[in-house]
Amino acid sequence: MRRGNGFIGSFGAAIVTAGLAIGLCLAWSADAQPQRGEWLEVTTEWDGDTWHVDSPHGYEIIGFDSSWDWPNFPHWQKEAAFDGDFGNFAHPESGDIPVWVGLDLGEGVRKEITGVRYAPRDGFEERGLGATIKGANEPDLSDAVVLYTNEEQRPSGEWTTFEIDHPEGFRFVFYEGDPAAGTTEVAALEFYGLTPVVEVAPRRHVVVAPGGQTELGPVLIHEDYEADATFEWFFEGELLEGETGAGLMIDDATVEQDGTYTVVVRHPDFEDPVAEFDIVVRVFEAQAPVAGVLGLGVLAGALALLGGMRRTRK
Ligand SMILES: [Ca+2]
Repeated sequence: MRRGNGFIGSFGAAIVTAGLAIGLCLAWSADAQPQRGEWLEVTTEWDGDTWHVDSPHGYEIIGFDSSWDWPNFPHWQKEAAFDGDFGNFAHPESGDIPVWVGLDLGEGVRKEITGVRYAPRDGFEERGLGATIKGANEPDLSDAVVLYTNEEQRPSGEWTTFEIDHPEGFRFVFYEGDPAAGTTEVAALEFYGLTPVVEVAPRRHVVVAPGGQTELGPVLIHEDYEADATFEWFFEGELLEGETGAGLMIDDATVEQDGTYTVVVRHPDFEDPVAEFDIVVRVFEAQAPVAGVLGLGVLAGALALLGGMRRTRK
């Protein structure tokens, strides 16, 4: 299978045409980043009293609960691994060994983890020895598997990149210190990953007039996965036989087609579906648009011409 580092497959032209800013075409300049995958973006900021977490895709930070000598060092919490500051670090209290810090990517999300960037606490670099990167899908992490083991002492104050090649999808990804190294303090951490599904275009809520035509999706697939992805479409939970495309066309819409469509995307590298999206379709005559006076005048004229011919709902 081709393992490129590009982001857009043959649907790229469609994205550009649609003018959608999908926010994935980031131009990485630092060569220390993993060769594959996008940064699973989470940033944090300490305001002197509490941590603020920002993630454009809604990822949540998971990990140890109690920080060392709290509240004397209230900022040494798990969020400190994501603040972009090599000097500030996540440090669990002694009873919480080992430190573990990671991300919950969200219910239903499965990403291949392609790499990690990491930096240990200055002066305590040896405590990162034996630390592992793990992926899991059960909320209690009971099915966690090791994706990478750190067998070298890494420098503080700079990024070290771990490349990961484990083509399986995970909802949870985390760093876990080795108890044999004593408590382990993480100064900086970034996870990188890929999902076969880039986006569902153009929208999740579709309005179409009776007799009209619309396409649901298409589901945009990352070029690394494009050749092998498969699609199933459901209407109100019933499988639509023969609908196996990345998009679903509705021709000559009827009110019977009003409802919730679901597309389930699978890829042979992933045991579970890699994505499942609902698209709600409403079939009815659109309201007159809020337009300028001129537009309303034209509309009124058209309605006058049509007289009693206006189509009514079935
Ligand atoms: Ca930090």
